[in-house]
Amino acid sequence: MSPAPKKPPRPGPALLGPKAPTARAATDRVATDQAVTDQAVTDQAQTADAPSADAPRPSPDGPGQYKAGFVAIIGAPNAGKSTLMNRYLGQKVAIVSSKPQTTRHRILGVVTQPEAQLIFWDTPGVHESNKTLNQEMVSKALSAMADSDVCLFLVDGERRDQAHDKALETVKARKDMPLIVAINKADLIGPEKLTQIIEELREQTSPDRLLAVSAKTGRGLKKLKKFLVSFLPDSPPLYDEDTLTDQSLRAITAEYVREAVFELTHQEIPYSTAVTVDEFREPKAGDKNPLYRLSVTVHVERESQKKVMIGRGGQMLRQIGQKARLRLEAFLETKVFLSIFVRITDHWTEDRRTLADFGYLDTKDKD
Ligand SMILES: Nc1nc2c(ncn2[C@@H]2O[C@H](COP(=O)(O)OP(=O)(O)OP(=O)(O)O)[C@@H](O)[C@H]2O)c(=O)[nH]1
Ligand SMILES: [Mg+2]
Repeated sequence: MSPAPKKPPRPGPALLGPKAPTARAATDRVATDQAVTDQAVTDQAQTADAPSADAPRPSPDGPGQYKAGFVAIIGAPNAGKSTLMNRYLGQKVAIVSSKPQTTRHRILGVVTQPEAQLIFWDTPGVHESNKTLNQEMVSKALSAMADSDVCLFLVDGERRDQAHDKALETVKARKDMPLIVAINKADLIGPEKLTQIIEELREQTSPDRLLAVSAKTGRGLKKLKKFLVSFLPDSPPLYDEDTLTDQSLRAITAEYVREAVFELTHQEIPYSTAVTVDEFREPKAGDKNPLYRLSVTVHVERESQKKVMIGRGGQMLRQIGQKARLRLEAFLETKVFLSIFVRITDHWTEDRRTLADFGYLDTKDKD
């Protein structure tokens, strides 16, 4: 899974797919992904305030007519970055959990509108850690910021801890880039506290724009999008209008399983878990009862973790499998048969070669 270049040209067929004209987008995508396995998932971006399927196509008639560019969503772990991007995309492309450090990659999400194309980078939360995996995660957030036109600093209005301070430091150190600060989880915060946080952040960051939002309820999100568009450069669209993300269905499968692990296991276990896909078999064209046959391995670091992951009589693994399968079926709009194996892969969070094998490092870093 290689990160997209800073300003990719309008991508070629690898990122393209047939336009998905209806809500049956996911099943239409099957054909797309068969043709370009391990390439991008494409879809019509569908959000509450996104253009409808018959909205006018973007008309990139030269400078001043259309805006397109990259927005890095930066913040502490658990601030709501993935929730926000998913909401704008209208699809769960990035997994979400109530535990911090859920996102491990930079994930591209493309929202195409008649007047602008916003290309979001959802990023891992900025935090301090001496673990190799975590350092790689933070460096992905930094590289996404360096590759973007606008920095969106998403603040957890409910909780500002050490990681928040680190994220604050990071966005303040950005170079030549507009800064928009959005205080998230406004649905949980009373007006007085919100005013206080707003004043504090205005003082600390001197932002180009600042507002309160809720990625969960949608509050402030139209306004935030308008702010973001106003800071994008004049440019024709950089991705085909049907492109939704750079994540493959394979990658999304692994992530959905990891999401279930994050939800159902505790303490160090989610942080010692990686998921790889062993088999990804799509339904054949014309199948009467289309079915995805998927097989994944859940890697843990120790025998004790393996025991918990499997659970008494295999109960935990069954729950994980069921949660992930139901969500995958909803995403793919097709039945899924999912097998999960658990394996001990010693110290994978520290071993650079294994991290690279799992896709957490660029391959050039492998040795
Ligand atoms: N009440 C409320 N909860 C929210 C809001 N936005 C996100 N959440 C919750 O906050 C938790 C973290 O959300 P994520 O989207 O995973 O946060 P993240 O910033 O991507 O986290 P990392 O990937 O760990 O960096 C989840 O339980 C979300 O449901 C919001 O606006 N209001
Ligand atoms: Mg996230």
